[in-house]
Amino acid sequence: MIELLTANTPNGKKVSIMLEEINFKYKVTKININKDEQFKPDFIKLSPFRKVPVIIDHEVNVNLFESGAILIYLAEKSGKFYDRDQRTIINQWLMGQMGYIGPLLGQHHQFHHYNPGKSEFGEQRYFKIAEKIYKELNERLSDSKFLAGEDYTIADIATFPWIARHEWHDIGLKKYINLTRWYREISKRQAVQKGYDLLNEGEVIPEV
Ligand SMILES: N[C@@H](CCC(=O)N[C@@H](CS)C(=O)NCC(=O)O)C(=O)O
Repeated sequence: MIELLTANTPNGKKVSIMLEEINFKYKVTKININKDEQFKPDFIKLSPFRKVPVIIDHEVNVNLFESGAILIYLAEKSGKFYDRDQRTIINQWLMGQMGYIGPLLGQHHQFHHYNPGKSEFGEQRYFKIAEKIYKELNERLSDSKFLAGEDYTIADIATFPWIARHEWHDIGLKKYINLTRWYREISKRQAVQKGYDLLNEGEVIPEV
């Protein structure tokens, strides 16, 4: 059994979506990052950077932090969404999500969604970067069905929950037709819908 310790955030949803996709038994232990539960000593032992998500694979006593590393672990364990012959290209798109898309859209959330009016510079800077990310993903998806090629992989699973925040981004996802096509296709997957509703509260994927 896998225990997923997380808050209901895009990085947490990556992992719950993956667990649903591979049909592993899991339970969610909620970490309330608004109440600083990520700084509790027991949690820091599992997550030295004091971040969610973390998993504990109780079957083999493995703890893991960093959502990209968790996705790779679950993909290798299940043999799914990480085709051995495609790994070089899957890694490229996965690392792009981890090092660029996630952190910079995260900054856009901070300035545009949570703290509007606090910094014009920050708002403009991250709005432009978010727009650029949409454009770049749209370009990629104009000649590729999924991010890493013909198959749905952990690179798509990592990226999807970030684009699912499109209403916060205010970029206008609909204008990006290839990204919209990709988003709609992934939104239809039952495992994605279930994993998106991480806390079992009936949360639905925002439509475009
Ligand atoms: N690179 C990390 C980022 C994790 C991350 O930023 N988690 C956020 C929530 S999405 C968090 O724990 N924030 C609480 C804090 O920074 O104190 C991953 O992908 O797992």
